[in-house]
Amino acid sequence: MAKSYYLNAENLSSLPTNVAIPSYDRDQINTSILHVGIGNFHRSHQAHYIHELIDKHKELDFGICGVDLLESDRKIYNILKDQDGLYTLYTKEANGAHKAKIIGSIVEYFYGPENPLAVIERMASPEIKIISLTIAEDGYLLHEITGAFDINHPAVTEDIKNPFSPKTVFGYLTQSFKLRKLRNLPGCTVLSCDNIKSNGDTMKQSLHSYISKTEPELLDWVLANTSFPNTMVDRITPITNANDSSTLKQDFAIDDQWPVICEPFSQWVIEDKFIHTRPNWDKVGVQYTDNIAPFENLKLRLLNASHTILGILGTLHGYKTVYEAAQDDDFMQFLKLFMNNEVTPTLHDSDQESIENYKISLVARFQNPYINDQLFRICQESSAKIPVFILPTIKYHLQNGKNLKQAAFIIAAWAKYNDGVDDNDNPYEIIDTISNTLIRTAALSIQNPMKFIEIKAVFGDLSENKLFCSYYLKALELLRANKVKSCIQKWNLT
Ligand code: CS2
Repeated sequence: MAKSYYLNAENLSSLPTNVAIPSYDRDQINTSILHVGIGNFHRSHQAHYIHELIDKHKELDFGICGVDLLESDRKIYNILKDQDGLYTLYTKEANGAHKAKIIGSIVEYFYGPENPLAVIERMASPEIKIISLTIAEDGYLLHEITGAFDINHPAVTEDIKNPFSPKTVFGYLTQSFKLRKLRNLPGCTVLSCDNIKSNGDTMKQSLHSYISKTEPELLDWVLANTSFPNTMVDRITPITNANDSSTLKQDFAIDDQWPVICEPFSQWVIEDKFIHTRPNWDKVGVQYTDNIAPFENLKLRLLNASHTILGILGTLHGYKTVYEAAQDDDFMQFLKLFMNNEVTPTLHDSDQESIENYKISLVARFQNPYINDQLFRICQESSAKIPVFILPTIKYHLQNGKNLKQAAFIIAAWAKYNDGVDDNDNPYEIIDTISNTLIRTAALSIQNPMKFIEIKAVFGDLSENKLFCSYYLKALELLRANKVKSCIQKWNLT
């Protein structure tokens, strides 16, 4: 194998000319963003926007301090340390053009479990103007049934007992805001970048509940000195696999322990609601808006819901990637019926032309043959995703229309998915916070199909709706007796 270079600051200039390296001096960057959750998505999305701002516009004021809080994040923290915060963004276009770019915008990194006080101090420092987050759906600690912040969550109880070595982001933010108040420092913007409905408002409500319970005298300061813009974030970012690392070595001479793979498309829409001056990120394509809802609905109900559909149906059939499922005409026909008849009527805040263009671009994105986006990734935590991605469409039709046939089929298919075996009798793992409930209830639903949609934490009172149940029961009966592909064919025709 040809020579490759271990990725770090020293080796940057040795990389071949087909690799784009930072054109800026990283020592000159000022850190003003602290980001919690340095996973693949943050690295393909926000950290890339900031890199572009520094690289193309020589704006040195938005360096990122990366923070990980979970035990499971130790590996990425160690790698970032080893690689001086550098990593490769490996973008794969559908036409086969692949680009490797070294991203340099993460200039500091902290690991909460190792030194929580250092994280609290850094969060409280006045240079930090934005604390951004990708903590995933379950990081918001919402109660399964009420949907409000779960103040009795075991992680919250722990943080209340040990306020100076917190585990949750709420514990960290609270301590850092206490320090800011005590030291008479300015507040900051908390920027949620997760795929949940009204992510900023949700974060705000959760944090306020936590503070009201733990430090009530801090609440007024937080109300006056922080803001929580809602955002819509988008870039398909699969799990990195070993092949990607070896191709990078071979084609680009980069030895990167954890590169990030992504599609060329990227979108970031942010509500214009910043504590300090609004960052000029629009120079690199960020859109600012006063109304996030149309962007959010379009993305969650079309892109994310379609992902979930391809994930569940594809896994049952034995496909492994979104690309494979998106090559299957029956699956795509199913998806188009869902998008056109069921989701489109719910999107009354968007004009018809942008909806149609968005749907066309989505299909092209799913059909990019080089993005091996794993159905396994998509299906993880479906119990948190389905209520955000699919149930709003169902609820709309329960009130305003009757088009919920495809959506009801998906819920039935999800019941079958939780049997854990595909149509070729190959088992797969169900990764979900409530996997025990899902697996047990799916088994019970063989005798009593209603059992599955009686999981209130996911479906609320959906099981009481006759129209929905009639489609769901028919679909589940069909799915229990036949392979998924033939069920889809039949269902598409009825
Ligand atoms: C996916 C998202 O996790 C999922 O279910 O739909 O991660 C999706 O790839 C991103 O939201 C794309 O922006």
